[in-house]
Amino acid sequence: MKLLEGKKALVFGIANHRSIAWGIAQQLYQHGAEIGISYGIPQLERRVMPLAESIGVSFVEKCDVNNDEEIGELFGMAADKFGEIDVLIHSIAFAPQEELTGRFVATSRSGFATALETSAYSLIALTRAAAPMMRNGGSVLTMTYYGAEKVVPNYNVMGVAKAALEASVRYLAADLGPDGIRVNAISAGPIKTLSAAGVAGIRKMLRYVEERAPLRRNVDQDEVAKTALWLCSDLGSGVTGEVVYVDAGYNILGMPEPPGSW
Ligand code: NAP
Ligand code: 1JT
Repeated sequence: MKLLEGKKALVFGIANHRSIAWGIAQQLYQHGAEIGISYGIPQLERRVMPLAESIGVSFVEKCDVNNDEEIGELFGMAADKFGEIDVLIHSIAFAPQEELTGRFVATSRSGFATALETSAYSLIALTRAAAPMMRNGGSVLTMTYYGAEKVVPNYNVMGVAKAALEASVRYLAADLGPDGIRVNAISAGPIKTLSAAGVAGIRKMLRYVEERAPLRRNVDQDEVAKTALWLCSDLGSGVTGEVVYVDAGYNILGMPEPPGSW
């Protein structure tokens, strides 16, 4: 059974073949959705185009989510191309590299503003632009991380941005629920993507989780995408304002000790 036959989805946040958003785009496509893709910086066109072509996507447009004019133009083009849309995927985050290491107390004013604007406000801006195109209701999905709730070394200001993102999911869900628009987040375990690769210690963190998570392994883009599929399809029709974990169970642990250490 194809879960998204006849549905249209706009996907933000594909940088390359490792991106979580690329896993989601493929999964939505396999379930019958027509996809439009938006990328952030001009240099990415070369990387994103071949991926887009492989799933029959002809709508591939640049949009800096920190620029209201670009958002307006992007959704204008999307309205011309698709008319209505059913699904919005927001898989975007950014913080200056120097903020993702060292003491949190050293977070700069501009690093804080950048991280929160790009990683949290952008969900509100994109949802506001998409909502008028979701005339039959719709589903908005964003990506978060456990560092929103608990202190994770070096995640620093990204944790604060993700906390704002998760709260925004709840406020947007309450605001847009009466229009039949659902808004949810997936909290993914660490995955080696372009963003993650730029972070010192990511390999150590992957090993740490693998040794302790109830499933004794990490998760991959495809597992996140399968949860995205049910949240965005009719299978998720009663779910809104939620943070759903795809993390091999890591978040349920109160005292994560490696097996055999007691
Ligand atoms: P990724 O492939 O590097 O994706 C991040 C995306 O954000 C890139 O496509 C990037 O595009 C985009 N972006 C950043 N600033 C932008 C801007 N101003 N305008 C438009 N796009 C912008 O890494 P990823 O791991 O898949 O990350 C996707 C989401 O998953 C993020 O929200 C991340 O926090 C979340 N997440 C990741 C993990 C993990 O371990 N990988 C775990 C939990 C949650 P440009 O480079 O073009 O700007
Ligand atoms: C960004 C980066 C957002 C890395 C991200 C992210 N969301 C999840 N990750 C992976 C990650 C990163 C750190 C971490 C744990 C997981 C990097 C560029 C900015 C946006 O710390 C323990 C730092």
